[in-house]
Amino acid sequence: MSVEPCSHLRETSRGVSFSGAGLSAPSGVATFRDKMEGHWAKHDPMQLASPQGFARDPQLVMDWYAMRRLQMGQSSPNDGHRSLAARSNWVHITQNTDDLLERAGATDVLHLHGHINRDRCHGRCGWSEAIDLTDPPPLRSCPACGEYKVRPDVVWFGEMLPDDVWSRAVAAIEQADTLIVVGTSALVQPAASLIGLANRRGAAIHIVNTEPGAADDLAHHLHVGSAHEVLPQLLSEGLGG
Ligand code: BJW
Repeated sequence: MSVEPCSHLRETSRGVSFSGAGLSAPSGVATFRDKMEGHWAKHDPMQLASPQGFARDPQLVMDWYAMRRLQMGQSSPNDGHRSLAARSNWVHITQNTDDLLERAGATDVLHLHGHINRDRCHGRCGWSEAIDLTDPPPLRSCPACGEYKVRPDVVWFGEMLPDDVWSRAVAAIEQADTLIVVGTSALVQPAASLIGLANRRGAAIHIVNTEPGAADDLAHHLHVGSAHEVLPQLLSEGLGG
């Protein structure tokens, strides 16, 4: 597979990336909606990633997060993360809760769905802490308020995205002249609506994915292939900012 670097990608300083689980898949992190290996092929998303599911069976939810945390603790950034991170003046909007973009050197990363390497009080008393992905904590009560359980600092179905992160993501999209959408099914709202916003604002939209996706009609350029192979070629590492 060969991908021609586009001249506007070499030149732009108003580039934005928007990523999903497929960006981290070549690092060994499972996606959600892969028909065979995705989390939702094996588990009910509303049981594992909703406040109602956590209320029903918090142990089950924390066991699933412990499994994912251990998986992420063993993973490293791939060439897709590195080629995005090399665009030091781009804004990187991600739905991923891992820190692989940061570990690849990216500085301006907006995590729409939170951080799996943090815990917080489910009751939002204000307590939160960084956790060690290689030694995930068990189910516990909040050490500050004692009233609620501790949970991963991520966004579940039916929960609002963090206001400040969402506002910054919208602002970045409104300024962007180029958007690279990589490794997302574009099925989850409101995150996926950013692609439509970029399209309406006139940004050039590139989609990088191994499979067709819900936002393909909005793309000006479709690049079929794995993120860790396509992105380095598309962005021609070392060229431009
Ligand atoms: C590769 C590859 C390789 C593979 N290279 N590519 C409007 C209409 C209908 C519903 C809603 C709506 N607005 C809101 C909703 C409800 C809901 C929603 O969107 N549901 C839809 C599924 C129908 N949204 C919400 O609830 C959101 N909150 C919200 O809207 O608040 C307002 C509100 C409040 C109260 C009531 C109602 C609304 C919150 C969404 C939270 C999502 N949380 C999760 C899990 C938690 C995080 C964690 O634990 O990690 O976030 S779900 C999961 O999906 C995760 C992801 O970030 C997210 C997106 O998935 P992603 O990244 O796209 O992964 P996949 O697996 O879907 O796709 C992988 C892609 O990669 C595929 O395309 C592959 O082909 C590709 N790929 N290998 C390149 N090597």
